[in-house]
Amino acid sequence: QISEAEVALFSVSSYACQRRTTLDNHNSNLTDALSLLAENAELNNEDGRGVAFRRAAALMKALPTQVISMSQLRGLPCLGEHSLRVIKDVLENGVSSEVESTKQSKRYKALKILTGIFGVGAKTADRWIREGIYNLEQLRDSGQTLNRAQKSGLEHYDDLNEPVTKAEADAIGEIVQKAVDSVLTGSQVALTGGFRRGKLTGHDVDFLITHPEEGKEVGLMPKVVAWLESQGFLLYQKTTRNSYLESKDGPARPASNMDRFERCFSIFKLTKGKEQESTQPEEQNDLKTKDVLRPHMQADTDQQLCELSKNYQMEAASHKIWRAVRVDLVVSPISQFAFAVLGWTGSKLFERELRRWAGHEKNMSLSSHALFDNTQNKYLRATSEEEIFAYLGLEYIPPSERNA
Ligand code: 8DG
Ligand code: MN
Ligand code: MN
Repeated sequence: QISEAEVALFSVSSYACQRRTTLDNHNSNLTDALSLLAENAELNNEDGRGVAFRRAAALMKALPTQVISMSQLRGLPCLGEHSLRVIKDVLENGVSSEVESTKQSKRYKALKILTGIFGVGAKTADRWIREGIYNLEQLRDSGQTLNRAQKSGLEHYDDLNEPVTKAEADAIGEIVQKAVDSVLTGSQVALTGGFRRGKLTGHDVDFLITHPEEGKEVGLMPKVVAWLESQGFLLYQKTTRNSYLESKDGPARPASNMDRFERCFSIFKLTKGKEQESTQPEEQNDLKTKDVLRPHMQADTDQQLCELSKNYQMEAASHKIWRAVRVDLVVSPISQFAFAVLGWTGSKLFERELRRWAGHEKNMSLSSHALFDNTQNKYLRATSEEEIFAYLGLEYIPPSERNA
């Protein structure tokens, strides 16, 4: 029994961009529960609920010690009635009944499996579920028409659902640097996304490319992509060109948080192990049956045959010398680089909170391209992230502390 006096009360700022959120989380039991409900809400296109759970989870991530009693949470921002109920459930019973029933629900499982396919969002998954498709086998059998991204996503499903390691991210970084050097000398590549925040794994690798001379970066992406393609590094790519300058509503107020940089969603073919440096991953690609099926493997019965086939598949998988990895490439002019780095470093909630802070507290509009002061009616130029935080009246938070 703990008396209230013994329980320290936390004091936490209400915007995630005012807080330092490192990767060491003292309340993962609570944040896992809240994040799952956030994810479920997002998968069901309930964005408001999703954000509310994300904010609650982010707040719990920022607490300096483990929460053991509800009384410690008094006066904290971001915790709505629903989130408090979930937290109480976890503190008292070890698990939240709502989380457990969500995890086990047929719909949640199907949404996870189907949106695990690159190119499949919540809306598509929902439509398929309404047509009785709950898993990959049913999808394949259904004869649904898939677009190019989805076909690729299905083909590389297992690889793309396997977390990317920092070592793999670095190996891809070297390839991207080589590509960029080959097509335009002096170009720079910056690792952004979760890996820049110090995460050890990620669902993809994010890069921002620029050139110190304004304008030189125009048309860079197609050249980089062509080089990567010629070297056999791409399993899939879709490039979208820059639409920033030609957009009708002007640069000040982007319609959404989607930016308008020249960008490329891709799937890389990353050679494993020391072959990583090879510029010709094509060569060692095909695995011959004889390399895997050893002479001592002889099947006499059906059961043995089945065993043998299983061994074969496992060995084939372990011998596979390349794997598919999702990579995002973005090209930014140097004049927007600081905003682009800030916008692409994340976390997603940290970005959302920065924009909310700018709008609600400072009457400014922040995007990955620029910061506009609506009071002074002018753009605020910046060449570093530090300057942008200063304009926003925020203490500088380094990438490793943006893990909200
Ligand atoms: P992970 O891949 O390790 O799972 O996490 P992450 O790196 O934090 O997530 P991400 O989905 O790769 O997103 C990285 C950052 O890029 C994040 O801050 C959100 C941002 N981002 C997109 N798409 C877009 C976009 O279209 N415009 C802008 N400005 N930012 C975007 O993912
Ligand atoms: Mn990422
Ligand atoms: Mn990404």
